[in-house]
Amino acid sequence: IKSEPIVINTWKFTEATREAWKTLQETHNSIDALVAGCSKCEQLQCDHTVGFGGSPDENGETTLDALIFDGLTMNVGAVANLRRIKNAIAVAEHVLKYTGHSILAGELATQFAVQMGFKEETLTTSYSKQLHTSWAKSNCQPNFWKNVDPDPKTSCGPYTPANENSICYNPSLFDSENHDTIGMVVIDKNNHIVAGTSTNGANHKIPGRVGDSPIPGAGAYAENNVGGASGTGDGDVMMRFLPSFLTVEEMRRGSTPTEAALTAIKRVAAHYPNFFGAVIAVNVNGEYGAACNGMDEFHFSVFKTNQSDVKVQSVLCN
Ligand code: SD4
Repeated sequence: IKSEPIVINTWKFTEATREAWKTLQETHNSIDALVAGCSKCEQLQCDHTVGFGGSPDENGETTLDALIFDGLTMNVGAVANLRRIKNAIAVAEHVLKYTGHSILAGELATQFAVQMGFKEETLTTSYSKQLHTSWAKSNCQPNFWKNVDPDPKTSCGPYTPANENSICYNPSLFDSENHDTIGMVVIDKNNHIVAGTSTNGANHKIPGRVGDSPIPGAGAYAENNVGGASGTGDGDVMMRFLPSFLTVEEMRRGSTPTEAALTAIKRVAAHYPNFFGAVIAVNVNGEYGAACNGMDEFHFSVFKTNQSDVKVQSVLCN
């Protein structure tokens, strides 16, 4: 099958879309294009939520999650909680191409990256340091803990399971100020569909936390004869519903991309009505759409044949 090439990604990350499209014109290879596009966002630190220098964890460290889902081979490469390596999507590509595994995590994913020739360097910047310092000063809000008691001496961590009532509680911190995984789907002229993600996760996450972005079917999913999808938002909640997988399955059953994405969003919202998140979807014919929840409007970026430049589009949310 010959397809109309397309690049679509979450949010107004237009530099990433352009870079992916440019690479697609040069190589006609959707994996190359997706890696180039997501790498661009990692370098630009898109909204400080992709790449180094954002979303410091409770210890102040930035760690990265990334995924490539190849819809031709149904092969996956992902890294979770990757430390001290900037180009997470390229490490995910190495997992895809040079291993029989799907996901490598944490310190040992870093060792793998170093072995593959990646440079080890700090992901901390003055911006992420300042985010962490002001958070630590602000009464030490335990953003992602629940039903725990603080240390009596510090009135914050280390936390222990509460004996009776929950003492520390904080609602999800995901909102439009703290979003922005790049999720991307690319189709090349040979109908090769690839989906992927790159993110630094969630501000003040508990060290060790892995989000939805590197999880196949959650952060992204693709299958060549159907289409591709990718999600962004409150990953702790969204991953429980594999929304990207569900979106592709709905397209397989005949839904349009918009209907399919909405079905996935509604599935999550049935259990978490206020969750913050969005899904983008493209089918094998190059039709695309998106759906969202917990914000007014969701923006995504599209580049396809006959467009002279990337276009930002939006959908009103569920
Ligand atoms: C995560 N889904 O780690 C990512 C973050 C994100 O909008 O996309 N926020 O949970």
